[in-house]
Amino acid sequence: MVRGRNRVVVVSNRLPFVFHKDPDGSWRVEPGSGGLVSALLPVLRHRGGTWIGWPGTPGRSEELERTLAQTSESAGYTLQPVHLDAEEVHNFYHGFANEIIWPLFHDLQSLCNFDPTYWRVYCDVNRKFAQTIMESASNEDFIWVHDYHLMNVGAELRALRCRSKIGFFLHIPFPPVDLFVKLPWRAKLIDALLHFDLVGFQTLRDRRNFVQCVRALKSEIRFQGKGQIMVAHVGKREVRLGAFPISIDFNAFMRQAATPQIAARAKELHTLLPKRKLVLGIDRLDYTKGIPHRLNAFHNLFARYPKLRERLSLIQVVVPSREDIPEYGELKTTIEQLVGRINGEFVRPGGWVPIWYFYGSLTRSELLAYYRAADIALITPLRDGMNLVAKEYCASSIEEDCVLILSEFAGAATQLRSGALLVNPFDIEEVADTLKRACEMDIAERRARMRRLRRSIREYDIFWWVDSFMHAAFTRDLSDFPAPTTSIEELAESSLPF
Ligand code: GDG
Repeated sequence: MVRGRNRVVVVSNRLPFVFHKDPDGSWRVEPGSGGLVSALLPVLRHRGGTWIGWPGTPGRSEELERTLAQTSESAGYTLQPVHLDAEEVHNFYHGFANEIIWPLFHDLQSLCNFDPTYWRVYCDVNRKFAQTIMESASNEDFIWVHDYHLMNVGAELRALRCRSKIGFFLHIPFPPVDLFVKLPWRAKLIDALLHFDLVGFQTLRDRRNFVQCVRALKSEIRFQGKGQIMVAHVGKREVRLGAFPISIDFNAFMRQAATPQIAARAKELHTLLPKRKLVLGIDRLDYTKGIPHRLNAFHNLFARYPKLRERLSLIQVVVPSREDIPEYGELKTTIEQLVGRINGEFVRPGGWVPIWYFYGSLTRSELLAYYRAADIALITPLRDGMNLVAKEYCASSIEEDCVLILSEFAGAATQLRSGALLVNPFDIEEVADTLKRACEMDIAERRARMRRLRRSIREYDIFWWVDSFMHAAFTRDLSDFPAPTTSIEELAESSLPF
């Protein structure tokens, strides 16, 4: 198969490591976090190749270059930096990416700040990425561009006469046409995306939204097919459009969660919080993750069902993210005030505390221990591209007796609907009632549901995701694309209506 011979060049906004400068001038390197890094690290570790991205710190220096070279060597693949100055970071990353695309694509148009300078710098920075790619990649390489920060890179690469195959994967949702058309640069962005050879989305719903936007803004473009891959005819070129639900390294999670150290730490958590069910929420600090709604649902649960007090506690981990953006600081304050209010209302002095709140990053072992200890995962984003935490939780639930409560508006809901309890995160009474149902669910139903979840995530793991994306990029004849299996057909046919 062709894909085996091609070197992969992964391109994303950030490199998969964070570089900090200590006061003594030396550089400290930490592994990056977030969904994209979790998904792609196993891929480059297995295949080798190059990862191009911003090192996460403005400016450049010889020491940083040296640290990058050392990190590349130990990582087993090449790290190629794209250096950005402070103004570029402000306008491109904080501005266009996080004040326009992130809220708009998560259905939160009222939070958008459509500043024209943001767009101009976004174009400049995307050109800079394309120039670095041209310096590092050969025509035989497969260039795989990731996410909403880099939607113009395909067009910029073509302008530089790049002849490689270029794929793009959008990790966040693609919005419905009536939201997308609010974007002042809507036609330019659609044009840019149609310069890739393959554009991948998390779900069929996202692809459907994209196709509707193309139809609305570029009526001359014709489409063919409607299965997992469809084709847009753009002049003489063909652009493939597919849905590829991203996943995790299921076996790695399962193996690590099964180690005696993780089991012991999970047991310790239960000893610290005895005689109650543990409900777990883990999210990056972000207004799309629905943390205040979730806390309100917890309040509603204890107010309406007093008998459940002392029978369960929520462990809410909030991982710092985009801390320098004012809205994120305000969100943190809102969450902390809510936790204080709920605990203040229901706490039993010297005994039960309803919500255990932790603001900070967990090590991988701690994360796994929390996954293993939790009887119920409560994952209720208001909108989410996929949500890997949901899949990681199931993979780590080795006893198969836990319950996943999942938002209908997470991309993962389509795939996991037959095992998870789906909720509307805006409906706090429904979330509270579903928590009660999860608490009271008998072991046979819990096992049956968790087995279905684990089977699906094991079958469609991160390696399936990479293979199906690469295959969609390289196969000559689309009829050669694997016939949908039952579960994939399920993914295709059972898309939720929203
Ligand atoms: C974007 C899309 C899509 C979290 N806290 C810690 C930690 N994590 C890891 C989790 C998981 C990842 O970060 C979070 O992934 P999500 O998918 O839940 O969310 P986003 O970061 O918003 O990711 C999302 C994803 O891209 C992939 O396409 O699913 O919809 O928004 O892997 O394990 N890891 C460690 N400590 C923590 O405290 N070690």
